[in-house]
Amino acid sequence: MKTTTTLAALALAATLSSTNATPIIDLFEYGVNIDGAVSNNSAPAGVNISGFDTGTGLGTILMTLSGVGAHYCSLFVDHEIDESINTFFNEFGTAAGAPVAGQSWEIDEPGYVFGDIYTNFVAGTLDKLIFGGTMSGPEDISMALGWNVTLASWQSATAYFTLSETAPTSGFYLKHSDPASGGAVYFSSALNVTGSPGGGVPDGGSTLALLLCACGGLAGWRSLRQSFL
Ligand SMILES: [Ca+2]
Ligand SMILES: [Ca+2]
Ligand SMILES: [Ca+2]
Repeated sequence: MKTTTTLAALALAATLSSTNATPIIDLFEYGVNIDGAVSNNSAPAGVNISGFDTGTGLGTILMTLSGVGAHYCSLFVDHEIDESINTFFNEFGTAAGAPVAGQSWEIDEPGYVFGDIYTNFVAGTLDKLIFGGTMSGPEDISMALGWNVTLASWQSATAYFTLSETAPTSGFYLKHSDPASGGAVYFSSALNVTGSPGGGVPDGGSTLALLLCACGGLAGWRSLRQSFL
């Protein structure tokens, strides 16, 4: 019994040492889709990549949406893990948790061979499947997360797309991993919608404001709002 335990410990130690080297994660390409306008490997207006490392593909990208009506935004990422050591096609993708309302996702081969993820990313129709649901890997992995949201005139939305080597502790996320090296990239996203009708003015104030608007126009409304803040 003791011998078995010792062997198990040695085997575990060997496994850990073989995956202990720092994985090399690099970003082959990425794409941004905001309301159907697609940018590849660049940040268009409304997209903040200051917290994102385009070399490793780790960090957070912010996309801001505004204007009344339906909106869509998504991020497509094609990472490679330890490509120089064990290729870019020995990798796996999995999804954890449940997406929330308005959230879409996809894991697939990036489209150079058979995957439809890039086509779906451009069309805004991420299929919420891993390789079409018919295989798990190993393959060349790419991932995408997207949001559909409808905004009122007083609302704006910010989508946060985060890529990390550390697994999120809660919520829905995608995982891209290389079992040979132990490297992994976790992809998660959150959507924050802000704004309220009247900007938080109490009901009585709204009625009064309407009267003032009728008389004094928008300038009067704005000064009234400021007086309540
Ligand atoms: Ca690899
Ligand atoms: Ca697909
Ligand atoms: Ca890849």
